[in-house]
Amino acid sequence: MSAPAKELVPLRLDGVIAYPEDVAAQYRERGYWIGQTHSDLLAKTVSDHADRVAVIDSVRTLTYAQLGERVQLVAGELAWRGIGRGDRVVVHLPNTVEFVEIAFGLFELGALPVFALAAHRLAEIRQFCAGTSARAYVTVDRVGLTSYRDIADDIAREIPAVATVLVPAGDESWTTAAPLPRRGRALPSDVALLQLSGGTTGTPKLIPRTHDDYLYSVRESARICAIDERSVMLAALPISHNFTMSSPGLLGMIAVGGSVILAPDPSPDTCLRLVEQHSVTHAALVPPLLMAWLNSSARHTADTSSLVSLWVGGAKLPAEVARRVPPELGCSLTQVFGMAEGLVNYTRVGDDDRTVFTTQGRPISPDDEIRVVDDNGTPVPDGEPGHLQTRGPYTIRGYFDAPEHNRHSFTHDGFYITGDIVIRDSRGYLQVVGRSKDQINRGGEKVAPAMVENHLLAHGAIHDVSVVGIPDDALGERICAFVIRRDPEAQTPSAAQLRAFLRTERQVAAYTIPDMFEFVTEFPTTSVGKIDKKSQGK
Ligand code: OOB
Repeated sequence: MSAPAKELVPLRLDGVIAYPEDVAAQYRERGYWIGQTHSDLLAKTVSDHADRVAVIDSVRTLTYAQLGERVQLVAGELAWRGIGRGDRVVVHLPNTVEFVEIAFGLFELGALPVFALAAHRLAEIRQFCAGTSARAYVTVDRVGLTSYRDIADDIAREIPAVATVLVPAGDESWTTAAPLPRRGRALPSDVALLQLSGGTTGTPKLIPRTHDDYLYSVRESARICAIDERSVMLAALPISHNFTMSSPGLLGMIAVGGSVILAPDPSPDTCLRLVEQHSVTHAALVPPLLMAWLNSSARHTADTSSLVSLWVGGAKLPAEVARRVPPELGCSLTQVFGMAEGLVNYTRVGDDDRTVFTTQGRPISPDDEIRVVDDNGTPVPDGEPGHLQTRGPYTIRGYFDAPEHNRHSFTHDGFYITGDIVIRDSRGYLQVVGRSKDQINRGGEKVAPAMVENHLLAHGAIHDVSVVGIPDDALGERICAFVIRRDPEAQTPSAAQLRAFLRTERQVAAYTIPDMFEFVTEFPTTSVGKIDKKSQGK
């Protein structure tokens, strides 16, 4: 190894709660943490499967050998821009080959990508940059009608400490003459990346995942889902989301030398055409997208016979929809119940139909510890609903730099309190039956009501607001804002005005903008005087 010895000490990042030493030692002994970084993972596949296709988007196709070369070049460019080991870098890119190059370019430097969703706007990006003390913000000039350069300009103005990097599109070259030497490289125990939590609070929580723990979940996911170098995955959902990235996702495909097709948009027309064109074998979908595929006329014109299995998760999949997959799409179904904080459950190849259609699977690891407890924290028997808590070899012990949140999101013995209500059966399979966290799951997209409420409260004519999820056949839930105007006689602001306010003045991501506004003069309250969100959500 050529790196100077002083750089081989573990990365110390304030605000990260590490796994206890003895527990970490056990995870290594049991062969879960094998001492591999994301760069090692790619390097191995580049050497084992050099000529196989790695990634395809609407503009470019790269083999693993080409991807390996591009990653080295991009890493040099990023180093020249001052990015190095331990730096947080907010990555804001759509599903393109550039995303993969940048992510691995950063891994190569030991820098930590913070994976924003392409749908995020200035409001969210600003929070990620500030919350991680980011060194840089990486994005593209524009995609279709959306200008990302505007966000970059605003960030540069507001937070001068953040360097903004606009990635040249496609085959255009970077402008640097000579890349600078790099500042060290990552160790497998280092934090590799920061994922975003679905969120229950006014500010987003960030999830520090180490190379060791993340890649353990990736390799096991690939094994459980039986993918290999002949597999072709369609990335229809945002590639930066934990599900598409790691369960088994982009990283799983890279682990086995398979190919990833990056869809420019998730519509069934686009996706089913890509399935036919590239003989796609696997795809990760949220339930509403699966329903859109099932109900699309494109299904009858596109040849989808290459499909082997669909991975469906992110939100509860109704059993009636699950049952339609094998007969109507000619492939198998795998239910995936996961969370960016760690724990991922899969139904398994060979499970009986009832298990596949009605459960959300069982954990990846024999060392995923599962506790299902009542409101007092007492374990409930199998077959009865309770709060899911978990601890294990790829579940975080704390959010990044969030001591206050950590106090109520983790138990004193290190279990993550998921906020999901589940029923466990005697075999260990879980069924998600509800939620106790203040979060809206809009077809797999997670929205924190507190965040939306804060943005609306910034409007001068609003006295108070309460945001809740209401049941919806297609999306599972939709977002409804109950609004009390300052002037109870006024007819404004209207719903249209509030939408415009959120979009253009607050600059929030479109998926967080309420689907419905209800104007009221008071909120229902519970017996202790708190807003009764449960009764609003009906
Ligand atoms: C995935 O990750 P996140 O972090 O966006 O959201 C996690 C939450 C879970 O706590 C649960 O409330 C919900 O999303 N969820 C499901 C589910 N999968 C996730 N609820 C019911 N049924 C399911 N199958 O969403 C995620 C991460 C990795 C793999 C798959 C999904």
